[in-house]
Order: sequence, then C-alpha cells, then structure tokens
Amino acid sequence: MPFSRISSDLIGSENATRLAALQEDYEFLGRKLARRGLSIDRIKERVKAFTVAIPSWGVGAGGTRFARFPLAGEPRSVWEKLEDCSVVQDLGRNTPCISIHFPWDWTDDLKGLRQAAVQLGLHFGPVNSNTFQDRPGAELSYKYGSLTHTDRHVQEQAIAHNRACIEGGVALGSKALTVWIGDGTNFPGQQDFTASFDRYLESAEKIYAALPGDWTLLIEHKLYEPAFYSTVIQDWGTSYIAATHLGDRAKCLVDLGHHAPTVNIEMIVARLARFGKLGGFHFNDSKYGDDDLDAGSIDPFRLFLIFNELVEADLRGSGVASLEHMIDQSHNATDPIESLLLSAEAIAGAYARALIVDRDTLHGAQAGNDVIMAREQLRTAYETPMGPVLAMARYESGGAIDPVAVFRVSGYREDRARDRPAEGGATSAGIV
Ligand code: AFD
Ligand code: MN
Ligand code: MN
Repeated sequence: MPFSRISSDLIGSENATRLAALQEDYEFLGRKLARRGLSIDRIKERVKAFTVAIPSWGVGAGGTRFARFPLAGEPRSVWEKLEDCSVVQDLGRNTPCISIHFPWDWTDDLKGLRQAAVQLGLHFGPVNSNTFQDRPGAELSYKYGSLTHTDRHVQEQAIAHNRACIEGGVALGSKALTVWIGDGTNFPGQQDFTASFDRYLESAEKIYAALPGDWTLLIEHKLYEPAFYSTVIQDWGTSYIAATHLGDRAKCLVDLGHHAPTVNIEMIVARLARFGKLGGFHFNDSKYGDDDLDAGSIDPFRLFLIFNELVEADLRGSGVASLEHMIDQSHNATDPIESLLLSAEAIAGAYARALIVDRDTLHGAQAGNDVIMAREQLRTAYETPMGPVLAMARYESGGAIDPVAVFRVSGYREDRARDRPAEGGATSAGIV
C-alpha cells in the first residue's frame, strides 16, 4: 500500500475510546490547578502554541561507530522522510517543522520539496550544514578540519558549502543555518588553539556575510568527538565569543548532549538568554556523552529546569517563542516515529510544568533566602502530572490522545516495510 496519511477517521475512532477518561482526568487536574490559582485552559493554550522541529535525520535509524542496524520501512530519501515527519505531526500536533541536513537531504527539486511539505502541513526550520564528512568525489578532504583547516582552499570549500546551504534554505523558506563542525585535534601539539579559532572566525565571517537579513546563524558547540583531544568550538564560552564577534544575528545553539557530565546546562541557558545570545536547542538526553537518547528519557528533571529558565527569560522578555526548538536524536533501538512522538511530548511536558511554577512565591523565597520554600516551588510543579493537558491540547488540535497506540494500530510501519524495500546505505549511516 503506497504512502497515505494516518486517516483522521482512525484518529477519531481511537480518540472516542479514550475521550471520557481524558475529560475526567483533565477536570480533576483543572480543579487541582485552580486551587493554586492557575487556569488549566490557559496553560493548555500555551502548550498548543508550542512546537519543536524534527531533524530529518531523526526519522531514519541511527547508528553508532560500531554499526547501524537498518529498520524495515525506514525512509530512503528526503521525500520519504517528509512522509514520516507528517505522521509524527498528524498524531502529535506539535512538530510541524523539519530541520534538514545538506548534503544528506539534497535534491535538485527544492521547490517541489517545499510544496510537498506544505501539502503535508509541514514547513522547514533551520538548515544544517555538514563539513564533518567528505562528500563522495569531493576535491578536498575534511580529514584535518573544515572551516578551521590550515589550507585556505579547504576552508573555502567548506564556506562555499555553507553558502549553498543558505541558498537551499532560502528556496525552502528556512530562516536559519545551524553550523556544527567536528574540527579539532587528537593530540597535544597537533594544532595551535589560537590560530585554529582565528581561522574559524574568519570563515564564519564569510558565512555570516552571506546570510539574508532575516536569517539567524546558529553556532552549535560540542566538547569532543570526532576530535578527542581538543575541539575548536567546544563549549558555550567559545560559542558566545564567536556569536558576539559575528554580530546580532549570530546566536548559540545548545545541544543538551554536548556538555561534560554534571555541567549545569540550565545555568548556561540562563546566561545566554540574559545576554541575547540563546538561539535555540537540540533536545535529546544522555547518560554519558553525546548519546542522542530520547528527550526526557534519562533526566526529565533537567529538561524541566531548562524550561524553567526559559519561562524566567520569557518574563524578562526574551524567551521561548523566539527560539529555534529542535530535536536531535539518534534512534538505534526504537521505531523513530514512536521515539519522536514521546520526545516531543516530553519536551512540551517540561514546558507545561515550568508554566505552573508559582513564580511569585519562588521569587519571594529567593529574595528571603528561604531555601526549602524555593526548591519546593520547583518540586511541586515538576511533580504535577501534566499528561491530561498535553493530551487535551493534542486532541483539540486534531491529534491523537494516545499517539503511539494509534501509530501501532495504523500499521504504518508494516506498510512502509512493504513499499520501501531497503536500498542499502540510503540514509546517512553512523553517528548523527
Ligand atoms: C553531529 C553533532 C551535532 C549535530 C548533528 C547534525 O553531534 O549534534 O547537530 O551531527 O549535524 O552528530
Ligand atoms: Mn546537535
Ligand atoms: Mn550531537
């Protein structure tokens, strides 16, 4: 059976079996929140307005340095990735945006791609450039770096690729370019730290100069990997220096998995937001490093604390709405569609919980150094089960009360396994 969207009839009939219970739970939670002076309906409306972008690479099976295990029915082209993104959006209703990756998703028909997306109720978010791999047949290699390479010709090739990404993004209606580079070294002495960063700034200036006026350049840092001794854009400090050097339209992108273990990411978020340099997120979760596990699956409290800072930033006038919220995950052991549905829900749930923090009491407790009262405000909000708000927001937006259940009943993956026979190596392999 060729691709067709999950039918609204199926979503409707599945919802009918769950609606009464949802209404009961929603009313109960509404009464609980009302006792705290909160309107559940207002929170639901804020949740409905919140969206997070899907990475095009996230709908295929990911992999590790050791292997990639293909998934029957995974998408083989950017067109098929769109189809899977539309399933996530149709069921979950908070992921209408796709962040694509060039050259992985390159097609000569970008206009057609944009139209196909619109027909599926989708649009394109930030474009990701890729100078961490060599393109087959490329003239010059990125083995020893790209934007920071010692050879000016390699730098120029990498800059030209970023310019091409901007042009492609313009055709798709994107408004941002995300740049993550793997440049760095494996051994002490291999490169000069200062000269490498100077070369980065020089290259980034040229990319920044090519940005259309309404575009943002998002600089993504990561502490290590593939370089294991030093990385040029390794932390938020370096990212902040680069973004400040480049100008107002350069911002920092925080990928949750790109910090050393135990680093206080929510505090980084607060700092960057305060100085107008927070551009967006790559949401995921991790236990050890850049694990790219599903958002909220390891440390949901940290996700909540990040949103707590975003809500605080919102009160100061620089918050959630102006940021590029994206997922960046690698699904090696699950069906990517199911992982993405649950991740988007976990992210929206962290936001919903942050919205119900009693800010006046929190700020009063902070001012009075009432430590217990202050932390209690966060704990109380975090422990409030906001599932009914998320489910009601989805239901009222035309989505599924239980998206994973409907996805399984739909037989979508089984159908795709039949009409998308594996082509071998069709999706990007390895770590993403
Ligand atoms: C890499 C990086 C980073 C980036 C992604 C897509 O770790 O997370 O966002 O690829 O370019 O794996
Ligand atoms: Mn990332
Ligand atoms: Mn990563």
